[in-house]
Amino acid sequence: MLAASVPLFLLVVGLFLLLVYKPQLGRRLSPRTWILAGGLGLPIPILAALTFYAFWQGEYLLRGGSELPADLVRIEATGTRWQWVFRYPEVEGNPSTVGVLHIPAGRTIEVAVESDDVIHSFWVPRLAGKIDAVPGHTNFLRLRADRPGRYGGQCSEYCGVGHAGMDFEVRAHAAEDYLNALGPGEQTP
Ligand SMILES: [Cu+2]
Repeated sequence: MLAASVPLFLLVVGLFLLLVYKPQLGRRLSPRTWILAGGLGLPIPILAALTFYAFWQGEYLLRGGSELPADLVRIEATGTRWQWVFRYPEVEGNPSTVGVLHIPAGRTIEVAVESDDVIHSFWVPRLAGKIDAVPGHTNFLRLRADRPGRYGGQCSEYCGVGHAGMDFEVRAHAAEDYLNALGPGEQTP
């Protein structure tokens, strides 16, 4: 998006400056031509292409519709007042962690978000948008961390006096470290 928008921005600023310093150039084209070419002809194909690209790139974040990504990892996140509990049904022994979500980097994670009491909201700003945690209903959110690292998360739906402290951390591990992080003795109490 940035690579596509920077040249466009420079083109527009360049045209603007050109016409400020050489106004006679602009008069060669009629106002109607300026509007049709600059207002419709230029932006419509570019915006259409960028929109298509954005949908195509973002598709792995959507559940259903498209093919299941081959690398999908399923994890459950349950909000309770006032902490997040994460379960890993695909990992042997069904481990669970509190306050820390372990994920393998470079893979698409599908988080099944639920609540045990009131409505919370699962939010890791650097990895994905927000999704509500609703009692009795499961919402799904996909996210992916391209590199190992730590990413802050926060409940973003006011849920009582402990809301501000209802934060968590996503730890993205290199593939070979992911299962170790969930091994016995490594779990957050
Ligand atoms: Cu909450």
